[in-house]
Amino acid sequence: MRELRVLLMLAALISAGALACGIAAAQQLPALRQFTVVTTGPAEITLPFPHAPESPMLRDADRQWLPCELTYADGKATLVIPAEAGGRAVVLLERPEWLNLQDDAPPAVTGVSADAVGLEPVEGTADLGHLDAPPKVVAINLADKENPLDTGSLLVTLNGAPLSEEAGAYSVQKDDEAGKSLTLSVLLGDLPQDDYTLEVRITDASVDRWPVKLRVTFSTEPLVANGSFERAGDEKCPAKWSCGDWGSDAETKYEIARTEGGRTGDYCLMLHGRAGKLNVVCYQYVDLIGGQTYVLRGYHRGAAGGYASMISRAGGKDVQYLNMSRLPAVKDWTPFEWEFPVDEHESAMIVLRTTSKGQIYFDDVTLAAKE
Ligand SMILES: [Ca+2]
Ligand SMILES: [Ca+2]
Repeated sequence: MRELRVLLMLAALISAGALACGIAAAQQLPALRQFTVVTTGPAEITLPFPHAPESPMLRDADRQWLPCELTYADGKATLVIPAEAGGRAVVLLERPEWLNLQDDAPPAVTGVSADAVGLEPVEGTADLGHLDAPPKVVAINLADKENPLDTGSLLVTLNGAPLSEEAGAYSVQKDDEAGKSLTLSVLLGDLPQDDYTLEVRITDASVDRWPVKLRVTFSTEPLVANGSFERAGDEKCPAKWSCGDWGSDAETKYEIARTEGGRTGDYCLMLHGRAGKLNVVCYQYVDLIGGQTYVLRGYHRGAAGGYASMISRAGGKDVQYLNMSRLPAVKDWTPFEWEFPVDEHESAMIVLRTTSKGQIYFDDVTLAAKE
């Protein structure tokens, strides 16, 4: 054969098995046999096929479908890719009756709900925010205008780990005879306190396999995550917190650590100012509602004083920068409580901090909307 380079061949891209799940079980559909040919000139391809393909089609680089020249002998189909196909051709040896060749659009997410409460995804993500417990059922409606959805391509993950339909983590219900619309019901059982991303990906059964992806995010962390400091993070900073200093000079020395000796559990947070200019901070972003008043509670002890701040920002500027009154040096674990109003904002953080020499320890820090 003349100048020929077959770079990519995806034979039997959609298997018969995958289609059997994707479309009505009672309606067994033939396999879609297709592959893509990338060639620098005309090409002739011979491949085994169980019978003479009916009405083979070829899509040229301009996405126009044309009949494909093909001969069949001795269990092999030989087809010719003309130079006019333009370098990249898709060959469809047999076109199933149901297949709509004119499909230039991915499936759509037509509905999302959590425990029957409707959600409006923004740019592919529906954010449920903070929840006391995970939703029992997340239901997602998917539809493709042109072709059936390919349930064989369905991938459902929770924080990156695939969920299993066999294990009952989700179920799929076909909402029309052709399988162009589906309802996916994801069952979320008991989950430990954490931030969660449920992700769903599926393609249509078109020649191009157009994909659609949806994320549903929620957090069952308390408003202040890991306020018990029992979970380790990177280095010495506790999980969910960020640690550092917000102002130092050449003499500054400090230590921040999740250390043993918690008021409850095994661990607490230690901020230790040692020398120089000190503004030692441990902070995390919190999901607060503007117009609401919040109460920060916790326990502290140690020879250094300290305090907490709430800083909210919008449009690149501070909206509020609130500091509680200074906590004095105390020998034993002592409760503190600080109430503050929150204005409308884009982001907000809670900061535990000290500007003093010596150690201050924090434990059992919680944040709640005022009743
Ligand atoms: Ca489509
Ligand atoms: Ca603790």
